Amino acid sequence: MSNGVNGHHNSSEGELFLSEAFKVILEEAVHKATDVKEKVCEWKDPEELRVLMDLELGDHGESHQQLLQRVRDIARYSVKTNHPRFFNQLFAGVDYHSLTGRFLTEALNTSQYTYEVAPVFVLMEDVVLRKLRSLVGWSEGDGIFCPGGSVSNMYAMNVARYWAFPQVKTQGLWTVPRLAVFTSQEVKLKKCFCIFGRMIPEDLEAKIVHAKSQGAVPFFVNATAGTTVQGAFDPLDRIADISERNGIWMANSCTWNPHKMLMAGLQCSVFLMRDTTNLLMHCHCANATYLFQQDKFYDMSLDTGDKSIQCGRKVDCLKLWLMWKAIGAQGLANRVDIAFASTRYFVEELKKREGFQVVSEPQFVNVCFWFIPPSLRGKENSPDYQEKLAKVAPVIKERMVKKGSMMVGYQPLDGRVNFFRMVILSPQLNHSDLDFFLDEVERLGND
Ligand code: ABU
Repeated sequence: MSNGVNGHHNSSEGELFLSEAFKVILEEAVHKATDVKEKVCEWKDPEELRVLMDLELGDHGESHQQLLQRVRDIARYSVKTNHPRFFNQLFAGVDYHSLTGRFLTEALNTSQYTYEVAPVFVLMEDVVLRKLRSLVGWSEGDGIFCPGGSVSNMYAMNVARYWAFPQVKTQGLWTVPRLAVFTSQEVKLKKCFCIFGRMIPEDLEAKIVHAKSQGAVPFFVNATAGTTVQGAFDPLDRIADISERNGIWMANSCTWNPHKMLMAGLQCSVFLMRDTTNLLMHCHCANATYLFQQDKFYDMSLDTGDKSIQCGRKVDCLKLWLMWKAIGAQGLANRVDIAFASTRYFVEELKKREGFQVVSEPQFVNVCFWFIPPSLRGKENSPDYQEKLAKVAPVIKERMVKKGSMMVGYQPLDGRVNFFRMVILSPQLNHSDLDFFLDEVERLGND
């Protein structure tokens, strides 16, 4: 494609590039990326990758063929998170309908703030949020798609603070007393308490009393259903009762990431609320006159963008909506059941093997385990055992990434030295993928 000095090219050249690039994308980033015979990743040191990719930007455009090669290279050196042997994060696998929704979202390139520029998506977001709320158990309420779980959690804290102290929006933080929030330890906020990622309700009550005695105002409790590393569940009902008794925000809202277990594709995260008083809008609205004119010709309550802390906001509902249309709620439920069944199989197989030791009994689809290499077996009482064990997971990880055979995460936690966190999400996994994983850990970890 010839890009002239004014940077324009005609649309037929553009469409030709798009259709050829699309073929490359389908081949390299979808077909090969999901093929178990292909590598999960093609590791290169950063210096080498910089040279290989020729990333620097120049003054002149490149040719059609050069650009197609760039598309191919980007796919080649990127991690194939859709691959059946990618277990590194809390997302994995590919849903083809969702992927179609992601492509369509990009092609339509709109912002989810007003009905006038996103009519279909404004209505669609409302439907999807309503459906998700109903699964949480709320027949009415509010919500918004957010850029990731952490931002959804920030929404929760911000709305909770506004709910407790509405003057914070107009008069600022200095009009608010010292505040206290509570969460489980794995979530890494202060004033928290837990054992193995779980909040202890009796301790929560005591900590609330303590915070009040220190002059702080407890306003927010963050309970977790499936912590990041161990997939641990806080006792939600009991924590909700304590929070309600103390007038603290907890069961008022919920953060949910369908890009994780439901495989909706990144990113697809929702902040759901039970509130029916338009709190989300009141908390965040800035009434930009260039977007939210009050004399529009349609129902202005459809201009939902002012509920957001952003201005421009990507469309994240379509990928979930299209997938839901394709497989229905029953298909989504089956997907979760399959993930649990695969996890049970994996844990059973792991426990049969010498050298594998679970960190704690899995509550969810996260399986945390140590691999004890032959040289360390039976040496648990040696003074340097923990120090040596801590080095095992990083070494195995390096070997697997450089080989490109699979990817899985590891971390230390709560005084325990590095262990692997295997996350089993994708219904596309079969037993042979899980057997391969265990075999490969043994192969890479044998000293
Ligand atoms: N929300 C944190 C996800 C981190 C991970 O994928 O492991």
